[in-house]
Amino acid sequence: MKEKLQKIREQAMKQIQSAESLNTLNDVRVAILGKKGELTSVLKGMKDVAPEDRPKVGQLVNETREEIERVLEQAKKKMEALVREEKLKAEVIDVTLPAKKNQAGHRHPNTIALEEVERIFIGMGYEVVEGPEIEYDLYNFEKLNIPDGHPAKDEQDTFYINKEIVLRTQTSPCQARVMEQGKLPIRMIAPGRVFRSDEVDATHSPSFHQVEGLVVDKNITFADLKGTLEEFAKELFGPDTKTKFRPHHFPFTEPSAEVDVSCFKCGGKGCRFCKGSGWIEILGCGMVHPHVLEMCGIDPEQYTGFAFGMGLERIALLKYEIDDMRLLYENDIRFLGQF
Ligand code: 2NM
Repeated sequence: MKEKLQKIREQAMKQIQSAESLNTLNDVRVAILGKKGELTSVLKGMKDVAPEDRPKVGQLVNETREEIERVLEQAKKKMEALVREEKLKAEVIDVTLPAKKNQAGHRHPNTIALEEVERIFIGMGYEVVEGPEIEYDLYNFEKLNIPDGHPAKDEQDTFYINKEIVLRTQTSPCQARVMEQGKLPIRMIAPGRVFRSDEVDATHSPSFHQVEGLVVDKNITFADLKGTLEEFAKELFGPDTKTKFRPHHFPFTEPSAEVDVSCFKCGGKGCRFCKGSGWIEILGCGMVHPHVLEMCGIDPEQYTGFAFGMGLERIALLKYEIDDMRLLYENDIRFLGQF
């Protein structure tokens, strides 16, 4: 028995010495110490050993096992260190190589235009207020002097959630909500997404963005409106920009006007950009209708106000000379990369 153990031990040492991989080492461990291993079978043969010899033989078996385990563990550690070293050698990092260029994105042209508009009005003391995109019909139409049956409320042009709730068609409901809160005076702009049942083409989309403005105070006149929008146009399109107010109609303002700016490409002489007219339409505006003030809880005998609204995409198209609105929504990097 002693000789057999001796033999197993010697054989194990030889095999461990000549092992060239972690796998081989594991095979050696299984072959000797595993369930069906050589040393294990010696232990199983203990029943044939005379009872008085068993403690001694048992001790010998254990010593042999411990010795083999120790050597195996050492060999394994050595092998692992070797593998790690080779891996490090193979994975040389050249720190002198040029770095990968970081492809940082930037703001969308719509956002650039919005932040420009916001900057101008914040500079004039306006607050930026946002409201829900899903609105009550009451705020989107009723309180803005657009009752049931009004042509501006043509159901075809609106996405209804149910009879009382619509996707807002303008951001003015946001202003109706602010007026209702009753904190006066008001100087605010309401930017945001709006929805209309429009066909997609170069200048229309069923979902676009607006910036609407509202001022309510004592003694606000059309002159304040004109001065404000003239200043806005000059800041947005350059100091030589002229403005023209053309009479118009909106249900929530009276009187109302549309505003043109002198073409910033040709200075008003007429070119392809302004289709020969020298003028470009940029927004709608007017004095807040007394009915609107009243329905929003403001006394029209004490207070007056003006309001205006513009399409943000239209401003972006003009400012960056983009000829098709769809480009703003397609997220084509070749387009967006130019801003
Ligand atoms: C426009 C044109 C004219 C407008 C009116 C109001 C409110 F809430 F005061 F009634 N907000 N915005 C308005 C007026 C909007 O967009 C073309």
